[in-house]
Formats: sequence, structure tokens, C-alpha cells
Amino acid sequence: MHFKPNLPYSHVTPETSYLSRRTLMAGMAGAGLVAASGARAQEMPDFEIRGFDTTEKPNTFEEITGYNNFYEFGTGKEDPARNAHTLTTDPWSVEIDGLVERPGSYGLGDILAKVDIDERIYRFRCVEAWSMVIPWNGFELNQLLNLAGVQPSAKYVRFETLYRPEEMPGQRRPILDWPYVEGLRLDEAMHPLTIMATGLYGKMLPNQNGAPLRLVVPWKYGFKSIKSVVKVTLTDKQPLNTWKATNHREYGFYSNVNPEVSHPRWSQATERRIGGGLFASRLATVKFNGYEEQVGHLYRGMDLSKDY
Ligand SMILES: Nc1nc2c(c(=O)[nH]1)N[C@H]1C(S)=C(S)[C@@H](COP(=O)(O)O)O[C@H]1N2
Ligand SMILES: [Mo]
Repeated sequence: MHFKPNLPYSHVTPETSYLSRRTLMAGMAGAGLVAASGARAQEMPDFEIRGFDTTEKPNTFEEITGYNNFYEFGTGKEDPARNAHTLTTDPWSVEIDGLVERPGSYGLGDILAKVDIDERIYRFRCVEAWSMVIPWNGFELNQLLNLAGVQPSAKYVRFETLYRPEEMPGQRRPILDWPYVEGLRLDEAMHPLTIMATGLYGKMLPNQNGAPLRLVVPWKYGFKSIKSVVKVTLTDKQPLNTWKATNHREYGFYSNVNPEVSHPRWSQATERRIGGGLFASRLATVKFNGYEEQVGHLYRGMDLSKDY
């Protein structure tokens, strides 16, 4: 296990009391009780004040870690949980290169010593039209980028997953063009909603969820949230992401959640919430996955049916 400094209370709190405490604190914030209590101010993570957390009921740990997409471990939803135990996540380092002031290999322990670990309860919407609510632990990507120092000419960030076919059986077959690659525009990458997750439910990130470090961009389709990241490159050209390279008619670069723009083979207007049971009705999908207030301005003037 790698060493994790800055452990927030949730890393040492069991799941049930973790969530009830969160709910309690969110409720107090809503009732204006937090400001009235001096002692609370310090405990209150400021993302709750900024309103980043959904109040929707989180999926269970079993659902979040038992139903996954991680093609490096197989294409079935239960393959990652079954197969990802073979992945070695310690030692781990992230190569940061391209248009940065301080390129180099950043050890995970060194990174974690310099960033602030938050908790974020985010909606998560896969392009396949299923969704979950996930209580992540992680830090804002902008903190990692600032460690390396972004040069003024940088416009995009490119991410790469580990390529290690000895430990990732899916990589021994040409399912995708390995390694998995994703990308963001720099303003998307610097946005405070964009995190690098290191855990969920206050536990270290399970391998099937992209241990030890994976991107989470909650207003975009799940495939943008690249797992087990080993390389981050600042560039002035839009990176070609794996799913766009695989089928550019079906998957784009921006991939913002958008109920108005159908996938060529299915509607994106509704979604199936995992754990809802066989007869649960589908939920209406919300533009930008419900984060329009925070991120809508990033796309002003763009035609999102063309720039999908
Ligand atoms: N390296 C890598 N990252 C990946 C994937 C993948 O196959 N390989 N699948 C993506 C897709 S399609 C989704 S929906 C999410 C799933 O994340 P989860 O399993 O933690 O819910 O991971 C994304 N990141
Ligand atoms: Mo997905």
C-alpha cells in the first residue's frame, strides 16, 4: 500500500457513519447552522459550501465496485472486479511532460503529500445510458497541473493509462488501441469539479475503479474519466482520445452529457440508475449531467451537436 498523508476523516470512518455524518453536515449547511457554530467551520470542507455534492442517494460500495467498465481487464461489467487484482499499484508514478515548467516523473506519495484530498459525491453517467452516484475521495486536477507548472502556450491535457499487458489481460488482445488515451481542454482540466480520484467511500480506490489514480469529470460521459493514469501531457493540439479514434461517428472529444444529442445507436434522453431494480423507471438525463450551472459557460458559442 502506498502511503497517504492528509487522510480526511472519511478515510478512517466506516461507510455508514461516513454517509450519515455527511448528510447531517449538508443539512446543517442548508439550515444555516454551520455559520452559527464556530467549531463546525473548520470541519466543513469548503466544496460543500460551493455546492459540488449531489444530495441524491449514493450507490452502494458493492454496486460501484462490482459493475465497471475497464477494458484492460475484459469487456464484461463484472470482469474488472474479477480480474483487476493482478494490477500492481505500488510503486506508482505519473510522468508529466509537454508544455510544463517542471517536467518529470512524479511519485504518487510525493503528489499526495502536496495536494488536498476532498470528498465529492458526484453523479456518474456512462455513454451506455446507465448511471450511479459515487462518493469519491480525491484532489482537484488543477493542483497536480500547478505542481508541474502549466506553460502559457498549453491548450489541452492528454492522459494515458498504464500499458502493462502482463498484468492487464485485456491488453493482450486488440480490443482497443492500447494504451487508453483521453484528453481535456485546459479550462476543463483546471475546473474545480475535475478531480483525480484516489478513493471512494473513504477507502483506497479499488483496482477495478482505476487504482491508484483516475480522472473524474462528472459532467462528461464516463469514458472521459480515464483510469490508472501514468502519463499527463500538456499540449497545444487537441489529443485524439481512444474512443474517438475507435469510432469518431459515435464518440467525440467533448462528450458532454447531453440528452438532446442521441448516440447514433440509442437515445441519451434517459438513463438507468444502477441498483434501481428491474422495474424501476428510467431517469431523465440532465444536460451536463446536472452541472450546467458550474460548467455551461465553458461551452458558450459552441454547437454541442457538432462538437460532441
Ligand atoms: N483505462 C480505462 N479507463 C476507463 C475505461 C477503460 O476501459 N479503460 N472505461 C471508461 C468508461 S466507458 C467508464 S463508464 C468508466 C467506468 O468507471 P467505473 O468502473 O469506476 O464506474 O471508466 C472509464 N475509464
Ligand atoms: Mo462508459
